Amino acid sequence: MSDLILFWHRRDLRISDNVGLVTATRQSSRVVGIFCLDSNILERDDIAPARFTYMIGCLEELEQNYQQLGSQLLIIQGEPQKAIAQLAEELQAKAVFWNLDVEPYSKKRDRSVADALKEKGIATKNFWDQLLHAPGDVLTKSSDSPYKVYTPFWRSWVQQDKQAVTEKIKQLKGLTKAEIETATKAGAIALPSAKDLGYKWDNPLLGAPGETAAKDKLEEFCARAIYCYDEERNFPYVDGTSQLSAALKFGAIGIRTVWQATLDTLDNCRSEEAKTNIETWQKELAWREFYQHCMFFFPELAQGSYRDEFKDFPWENDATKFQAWCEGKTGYPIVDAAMRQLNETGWMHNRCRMIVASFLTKDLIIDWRWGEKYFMQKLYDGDLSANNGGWQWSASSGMDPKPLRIFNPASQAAKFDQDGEYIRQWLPEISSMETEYLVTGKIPDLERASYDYPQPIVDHKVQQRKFKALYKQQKN
Ligand code: FAD
Ligand code: FO1
Repeated sequence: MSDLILFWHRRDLRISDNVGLVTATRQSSRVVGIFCLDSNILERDDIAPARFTYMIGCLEELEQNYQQLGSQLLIIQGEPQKAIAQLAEELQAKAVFWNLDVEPYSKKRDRSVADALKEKGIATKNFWDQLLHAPGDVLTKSSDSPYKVYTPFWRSWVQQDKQAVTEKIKQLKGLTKAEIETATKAGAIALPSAKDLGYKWDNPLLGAPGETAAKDKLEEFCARAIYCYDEERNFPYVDGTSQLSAALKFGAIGIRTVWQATLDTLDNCRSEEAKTNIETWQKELAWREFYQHCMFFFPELAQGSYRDEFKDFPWENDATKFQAWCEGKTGYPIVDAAMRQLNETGWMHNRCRMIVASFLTKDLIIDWRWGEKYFMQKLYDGDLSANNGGWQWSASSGMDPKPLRIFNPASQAAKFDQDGEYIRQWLPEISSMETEYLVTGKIPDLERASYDYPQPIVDHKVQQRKFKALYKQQKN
């Protein structure tokens, strides 16, 4: 009987603090990693080049880390159920292990891979790794059902015991030369570049890919910004958040490592104020888990609006206005600055994600799913659960109990970019305008013309009234 276990990586692109991988190493000293460039995913039209480039970068480091431990990461491509079953059969692997995910596609894919392996007599084992608490572990006390509202979810989630960081893997045994040849015949290839696969991203990535860079980012954040996170996270011109979202999306860092860092930071801090700041950041980690639990239990969220009144909402869906929003040419400086940040860096500050999402849905009266898709086409941290959660929250179409939430771009800018610093950074062509014009968006016509800055494509007040009327009509 072979002692070889294949460990299939998907969004856990790291060696350390990896539940499934460490369990595989406890059961056999011969563990080899695999990653399948999945043709079903690569055919999609919502993969951001920045995100794909980040993912390939993580795989490059993962490959090196396997080599340093004495093993290999095999890259294959195609339909996972065919490619993985063929590779496992040819290598006579005794089992394939992997960590589970909450997305509808993931569940379906994993079932078909498990079936294909079972047919060949190869065992499979699965684990929950990407969450501190697996779906089903945080349920309402009254009816043992999943939470649909964040605050009670948080209260229950934070009280539960959390797993410790997994032990370090020191050494592995990999494939022999002959087995590597067999793997190549069975489809293993050299890791292609993102560009080779058609994803061109020439701008720098906001955070370097891979587990070393993710650990450094976490360390840096916990040494500095976490202590004033509660206040500073709201100002898009301040570097006040962790920027760990892509690392968390692709599992370049383990969630237990992240949680432990918050506990260590809490241990080190003396003031109650600092503790509140750290807890606010922990609450963001819980939002991430909340949306993943929601996606797991209510996969219909991925299809469209959760609330009935938004299921056949009469969106205006004006393609020209949508284009102006995408390009950052709406004539509303805070909205345009944010969209330029997204287009140029693949990331957008959370405050601005809320502003532009409210603007698209409530001011332009465009279906939130258009925005959701555009975000996935651009975000380097694009993640189905968090993105869908954020969009449904902003559109008021989701589980959130608050009936309507409409952001006024000018008031948001006045509160969170009072000196127009963020706007100036991302809209250099109007950076010499008076701050008041930038923040209020009330720019005299002559001024707009001389800076060649577009007229507002809609009137916020008019659109707000229109949206409320449409909503009322749907509710009745
Ligand atoms: P930090 O403020 O440092 O937060 C730490 C981590 O907590 C983040 O890295 C992220 O993993 C998680 N987190 C924080 N806020 C949220 C939240 N509201 N929902 C879920 N998780 C959260 N986040 C994504 O990771 N991917 C997305 O595709 C995504 N799309 C969004 C779309 C909209 C319309 C909105 C309003 C929010 C979206 N978010 C998304 C949530 C949030 O904006 C980002 O997680 C955050 O800006 C990432 O920056 P950070 O890593 O510095 O976050
Ligand atoms: N996972 C894979 O196993 N193979 C891929 O080729 C792949 C590409 C990819 C591109 C963008 C992105 O955001 C994620 C990607 N992932 C890929 C990870 C993916 O999130 C997980 O496989 C999920 O489990 C899918 O439901």
